[in-house]
Amino acid sequence: MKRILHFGPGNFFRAHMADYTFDAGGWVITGVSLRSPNIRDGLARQGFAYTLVVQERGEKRIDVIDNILVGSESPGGVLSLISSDDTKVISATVTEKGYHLTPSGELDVESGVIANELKTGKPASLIGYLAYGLAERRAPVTILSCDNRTGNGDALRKAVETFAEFSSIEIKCKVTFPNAMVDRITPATTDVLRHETGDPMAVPCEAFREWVIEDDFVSERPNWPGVAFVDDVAPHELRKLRMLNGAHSYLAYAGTLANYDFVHEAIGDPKIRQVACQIMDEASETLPAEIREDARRYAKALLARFDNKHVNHRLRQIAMDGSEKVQYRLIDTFRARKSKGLESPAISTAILAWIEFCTQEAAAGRAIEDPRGEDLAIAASSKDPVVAVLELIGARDLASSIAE
Ligand code: CS2
Repeated sequence: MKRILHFGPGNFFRAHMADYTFDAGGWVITGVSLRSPNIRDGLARQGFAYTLVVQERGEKRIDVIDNILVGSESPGGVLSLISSDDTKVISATVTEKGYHLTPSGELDVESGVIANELKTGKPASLIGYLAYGLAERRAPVTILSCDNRTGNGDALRKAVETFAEFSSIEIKCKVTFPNAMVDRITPATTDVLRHETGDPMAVPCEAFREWVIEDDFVSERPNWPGVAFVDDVAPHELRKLRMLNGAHSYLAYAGTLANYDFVHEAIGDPKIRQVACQIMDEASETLPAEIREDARRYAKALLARFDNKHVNHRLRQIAMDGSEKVQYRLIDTFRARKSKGLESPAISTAILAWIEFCTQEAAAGRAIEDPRGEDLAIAASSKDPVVAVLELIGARDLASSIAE
C-alpha cells in the first residue's frame, strides 16, 4: 500500500481528502494530530473507520486511515514517516492559523510555537515537522496543502524554506508544493448525529465536493476521481475564497449579530441575503476574465448551498479566526477593486460586520476565538475600533475608505 501522511485529521479532512482517497482505492492515509489525542483515541476504538453522513445521499463508511500519530507523544514517529520512501504525498488541513504567518504572509518566527521550535530544535508545528523531516528525506515528495489560503502551496513552501534557513537545515530531496482549491461544506459533529448514526466519530457534510490541484507532483498520487488537475489554480481559488468564503464570513458576522445560529437562517433574511449576493457580485468583478463569465451560475449554485436547511452549518464555526480569514476573503477583494478604481460597499459592510462582531463579543465579556483574540478584543473596544482592528491585520491604510 502506498501512503499519504496527513496533518490535521479533523472533520474537513475526513469529509474531503479521505473521502476522495477512499474512492480512489489502493492507498492508506496515516494521520498526524499535532497535540491532542482526542481524534486518535476516538478513531482507534473503531479501527480508524467512520461514518460520513452525506446530505441527500446517506451514510458512507470510510475505511482508509490505518493509524493516527500524535506529535506531542511520538515526534520521532512522525519525523520518520516524513522521511520514509513509502510516504508518497504529505498533505495538511491545519486551518489558516496552523501556518503561523504574519499578515503579510511571512513565517512569524517570533510566534510562540515557531520561536520555541527554533530555540529547542523540537518540532511542534506543521512547518517545523516538515523542515526537520524533509532534511532526512532522499526520495522526491509532493506536499499538498488543503487549507483555505490564497496560494496555499506557495505559502507553505515559503514557510518551510524560511524555517529551514533560520535553523540551518538543508533540504536535499526534490519537493513540490502544488497549490490547491478545496471545497465541501463540513459542519461540526453534533450529539444528535452521533446518536442517529451510533458512531461517535461520524462526520456530516453536503453532497457537493470539489478539488482543483496544480499538476505539479514529483511522486505518485492516488487516482482521485473527479479531481481537476490544472496548470494554474489561482482563478478557481480566488473565485472560491472571495465568493463562497467571503459571503460565508459576512453571513457569520452579520448573522450572529442578528441573533441567527445557522447559515440557512442568515441567508433567509432578505437584507442579509441582498448584501451576500452583492458581495459575490463585487468579488466576481475581481476574478480573471476566463472564470468571470461563469460567476453568475457559480453564485446561484452557492446560494442554493447556503439555503440547504439540512446542513445545519453553525455561524459561530465560520466566525472563528477572523483575523486570518478576513484578509484573503474580504480585504484582498477590497484592494483588488480599489486598484481598479471601484468602490466596494458590500465588502465594506462585511468587514465592518466583523469589527462590530468583535466589539460586541468583547463587550459581552466573551473570549474572541481567534489566534489574535486578546489583541482583537482590546482593539475592538478602543475609541476607533475600525482603525485599531484593521491595524492588527496590516490594513490600517484602508480604514477611511472602508468606514466611508
Ligand atoms: C467556512 C469554510 O468555516 C469557514 O470559515 O467558510 O470552512 C467553508 O465551509 C469551506 O471552505 C467550504 O468548502
